Amino acid sequence: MSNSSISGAAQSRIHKALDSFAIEIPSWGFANTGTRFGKFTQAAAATNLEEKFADAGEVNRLTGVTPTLALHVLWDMPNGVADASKIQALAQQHGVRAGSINPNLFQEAEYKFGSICNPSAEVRAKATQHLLDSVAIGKAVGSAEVSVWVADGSNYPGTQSISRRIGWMKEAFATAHAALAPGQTLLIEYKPFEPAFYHTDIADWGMSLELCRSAGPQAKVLVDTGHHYQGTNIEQIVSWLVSLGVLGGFHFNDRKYADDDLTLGSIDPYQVFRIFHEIHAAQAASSAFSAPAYMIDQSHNLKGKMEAMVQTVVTAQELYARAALVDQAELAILQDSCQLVAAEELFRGAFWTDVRPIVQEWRQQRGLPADPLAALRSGGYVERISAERGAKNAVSQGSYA
Ligand SMILES: [Mn+2]
Repeated sequence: MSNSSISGAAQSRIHKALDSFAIEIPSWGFANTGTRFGKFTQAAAATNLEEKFADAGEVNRLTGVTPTLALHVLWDMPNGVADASKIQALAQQHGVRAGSINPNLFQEAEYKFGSICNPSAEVRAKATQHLLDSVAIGKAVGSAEVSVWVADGSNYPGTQSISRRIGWMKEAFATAHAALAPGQTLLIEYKPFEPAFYHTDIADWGMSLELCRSAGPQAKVLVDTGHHYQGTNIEQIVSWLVSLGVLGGFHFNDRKYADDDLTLGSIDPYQVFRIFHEIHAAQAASSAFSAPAYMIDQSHNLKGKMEAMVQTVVTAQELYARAALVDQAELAILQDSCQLVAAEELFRGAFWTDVRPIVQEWRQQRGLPADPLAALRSGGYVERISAERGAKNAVSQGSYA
């Protein structure tokens, strides 16, 4: 396709957008995962932190836009701050920095009835200490974000005090916030249900927002695109969070039913476009706007992990570029004069435009493969790691039972 249908101004807008776009990949996206019924192992899956860093380094080598790797404290740093030097060495070796630090407040047996919301003061103290440890790990590895998802909730009405648990959460987040270094951000994620099925302690963006406000100015809301009820207008939430100055970041994934953790844009690319449009609109409206952290939070249990990750990064980049095609000044004129169809066509026209030739040109100018997915397929990396790791993965646990 020729780029002649895209104006020079639009092309330079896309290049500028691509220059500023980076997305964080999660260490858990390379490891064996499954469903709650079974775990499906893959020969190429990463079996330790070193292999996760190697995979992340390969994704960054192919795409050039994934400079950081999100780390999970329990899975990646079982020794806490003592693992910081190992992380730093791996980061150096594979050309990918430590990204957001993700505390574990959901896996241990003590957290059966909650972590920072647990009725037991002793368990709450343990969970709060884990948050403080996570802040300390972030400082030690030079990571900007501590990204917290609280899985707490209850399954039956009347079994827990929703109101007392609000107070306990506020205490824990205030304690964590007080320990932050000036450059650190505390991200608070929300999710309406699962694993709890009656009430979830941080169920929506309003609850996250209030917890951020009560914790302090370095706490921001994290939007996981899979953590909403069907039909929720996520871009409207994004716009509100931007206007309130509390949009901290995204966990990107796609879904058809619940929190499916499918690859980004696989079900509804138009929604991703609409979310990115709100970011571009905010940037156009104010030079003071600071971009949120873009992060991937997916679980690839059927697709090959490396392929799924590269596919997601490329998809995010392309949808970000498409949203940059919208001429914000022109759109504002059409919106404010209520030229509905013209406004919608300008908006939809950007979504329907194939920007891939421009993105490829941008990659080639930087010495990157024009088509990262094709480069992954022809490069032999997946075959090599499948051979190296196959035996280890063959004996790994295939079931949660
Ligand atoms: Mn998430």
